[in-house]
Amino acid sequence: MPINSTTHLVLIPSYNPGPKVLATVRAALAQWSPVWVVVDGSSDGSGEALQALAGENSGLKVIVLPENRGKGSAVLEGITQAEAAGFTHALTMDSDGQHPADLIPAFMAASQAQLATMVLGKPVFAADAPALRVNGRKVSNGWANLETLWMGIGDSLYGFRVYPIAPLKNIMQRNRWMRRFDFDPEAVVRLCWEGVRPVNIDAPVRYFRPEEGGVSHFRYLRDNTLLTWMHSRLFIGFLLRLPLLVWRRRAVS
Ligand SMILES: Nc1nc2c(ncn2[C@@H]2O[C@H](COP(=O)(O)OP(=O)(O)O)[C@@H](O)[C@H]2O)c(=O)[nH]1
Ligand SMILES: [Mg+2]
Repeated sequence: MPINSTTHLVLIPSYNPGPKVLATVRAALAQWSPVWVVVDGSSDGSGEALQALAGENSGLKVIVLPENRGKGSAVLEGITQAEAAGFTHALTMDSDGQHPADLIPAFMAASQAQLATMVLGKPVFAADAPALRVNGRKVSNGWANLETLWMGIGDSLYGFRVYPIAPLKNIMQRNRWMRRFDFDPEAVVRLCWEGVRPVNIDAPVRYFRPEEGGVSHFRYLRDNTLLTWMHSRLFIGFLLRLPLLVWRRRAVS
């Protein structure tokens, strides 16, 4: 039986996710209730299939956005509605089967034990993970750790996380970026700056080949350009906050 919660929900942003979406959402529903999926202008029929699943399962809610706005925008829509419904924390996960639904209870328990923290998945890659993606994230992680003075971000990009909703929503309302693939790293860095401490938990991540149902919307040039611009503006924010960060860093070490 899934664990029910009135404070913590599972939030799944989804855009043309491919054939694994229903199994992914079912796997989340087997662990937790409620699960909300934000269908972000998908044109592959997954929105209709998910709405049919919601008709059979009261733990599932499907929010449909008419046009594609990006992962960060979809998360912001989800947490805004979740906060209005009384939720305080959201576990985000991908809709394409790459993230370990069986770890939802452990991540939620870690969040419930320390409500002021963010619980970050630390990816454990299988041998067949694409080297370009595995190595690419080392660059983003290096920048994120510098920008936070090594306050403990285990991984800047992995989207399997529990966020405290109020500070995340506040940060997103003040920043016009963080709406697409720049969401995950910018969210952890800015939450760190606001004093939200990271808790890292190992979590396997899977990469499926296209013939296995793997779908990725990450475009190497477009999205690495977006991430480079993101780290440029975060680096400026880091320089402006340096005295505060040094003071805070000394207080915790
Ligand atoms: N809401 C929303 N989600 C997206 C968008 N692009 C990707 N996603 C979701 O974000 C997650 C990660 O995207 P994906 O394309 O799998 O990237 P990758 O896993 O890094 O290769 C998946 O759950 C996608 O459905 C988007 O434009 N809008
Ligand atoms: Mg993916």
